[in-house]
Amino acid sequence: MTYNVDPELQQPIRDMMREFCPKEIEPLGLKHDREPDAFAHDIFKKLADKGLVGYVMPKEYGGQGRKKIEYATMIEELSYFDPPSSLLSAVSQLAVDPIMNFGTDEQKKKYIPKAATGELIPAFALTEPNAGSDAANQSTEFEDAGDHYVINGEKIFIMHGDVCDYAVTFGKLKGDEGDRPKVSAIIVPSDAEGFEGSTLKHKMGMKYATTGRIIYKNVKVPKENFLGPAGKGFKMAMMTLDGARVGIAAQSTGIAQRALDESIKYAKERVAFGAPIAKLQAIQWMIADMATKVEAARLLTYKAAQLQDKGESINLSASQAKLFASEAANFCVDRCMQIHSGYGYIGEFSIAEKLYRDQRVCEIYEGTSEVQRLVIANNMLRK
Ligand code: COS
Repeated sequence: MTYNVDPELQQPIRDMMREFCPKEIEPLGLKHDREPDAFAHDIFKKLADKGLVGYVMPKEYGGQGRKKIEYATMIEELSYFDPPSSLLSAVSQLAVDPIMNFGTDEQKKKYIPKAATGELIPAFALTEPNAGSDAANQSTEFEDAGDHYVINGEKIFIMHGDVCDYAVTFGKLKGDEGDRPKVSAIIVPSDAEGFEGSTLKHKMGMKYATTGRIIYKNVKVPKENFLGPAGKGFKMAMMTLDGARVGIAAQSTGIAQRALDESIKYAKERVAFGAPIAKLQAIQWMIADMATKVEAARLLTYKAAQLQDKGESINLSASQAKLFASEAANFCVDRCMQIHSGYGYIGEFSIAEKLYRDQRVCEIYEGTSEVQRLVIANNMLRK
C-alpha cells in the first residue's frame, strides 16, 4: 500500500488512476514511444476529458479546483504508468500558472478555460539558446509600437512549443541594454504571423510530450496580452518554476516506484544459480536502497505540496523535493536496468529501457540538479 499523508484525499485518486491508466494510457504510450517524435494528441485528449489537464486550475475557470497534494498524487500515479503522459498534463499547468497568478480577469477568462479542457495547448517559453540555467539573460525583445508590441527572438527546449496555441513568452523590452535585463512576459498566440514552432527531433525519452523551438520574427501582439507588471517577469517565472518543481518531484517519485516494483517482480521470477535472484544479497541490497529512496522522495514531494496548499513559500522545499526525487529516480532506473540485465537493456523484453530514457530529463528540466543545489544553498546561507 502506497503511503499517503492525507489518505482521504489521496487514496481515491490512486484508485481511480490505477483503474484508468493501465487500460487507457499505458498502451498508447508504449505505441507512441516507438514512433518518430510527435505530440500524443490522443493521450492528451483522454487526459483532458478525464479532467486531468485542468486538475488544479480553478473551477471558476473551467478546471477541477483540486489541491496541490491531490495534483502531486495524480502526477505520481500517471507517471508510474506512463511518464510522458504526466508531462502532457503538467505542461499546461506550468504555462497557465503565470496567467492565473499575474493575469488580468480578461486574460484569465480568455486563456485558462480552454487550456483546462484541453481545447487549447499552452506553452511556457522562457529558455533561450543563451538563457538556460541563467534564465534572466533574456535576448527576446518586445518593441513598443503603439497599440501593440513587436516580438523578435528565439526560444529553445520549450515543452509543447511545437504544437502550442499560445506561448507565455518571456523577454525584455527593446532598449533595455543593462547587464541584467528586466524581464517581462507576454501571451503570444501561435497563429500570429511570424511565429514559427518546430519539433526538436530524436529526444532520448519523454518523446511524445514534445519539445520545441520557437522563432519569433516581427510577431505583432496586442498590448492587452502583456502579462503582469513590466520588469517583474523574472520573479513571475521563478515563482512559477517553484510550483512546477513539485510536479517534477511527483513525476520522479512515480518513475522511481515503477522501477522498484518492476525490479521486485523480476527478481522473484528470474532464476539463476538454482534460485530466484531475489534470494541473492546483492539484489536485496539494491531493492532496499531503492525502496528507501522512493519513500524519502515521496515524503519530500508531499511536504512541498502541502506547503503549497497552505500558501507558504516553497522555494526551498520544492528544490529539495525535485533534487532528491529526480536523483532517486535515476538511482532506481539504473538499478532496475542492472537487475534486469540484458532483458532490461532491450526494450522488447521489459519497461526498464523506457523508464531509463524517460527518467533522465527529470534532473535537467525545470532547473538542473545543480540549479536546485544553488537554490537550496542560497536558502541555507541567507538564514
Ligand atoms: N520566487 C520569487 N522571486 C524570486 C525567486 C523565486 N523563486 N527566485 C529569485 N527571485 C527573485 C529574487 O528575490 C531577486 O529579487 P530582487 O532582485 O528583488 O532581490 C531576483 O529574483 C533575482 O534573484 P537571484 O539573484 O537569486 O537570481 P539569479 O539570477 O541568481 O538566479 C537561479 C538564480 C539560477 C536559481 C535562476 O536563474 C534559476 O532558477 N535558473 C533555472 C531556470 C530554470 O529552471 N529553467 C528551466 C527551464 S524553464 S521550463
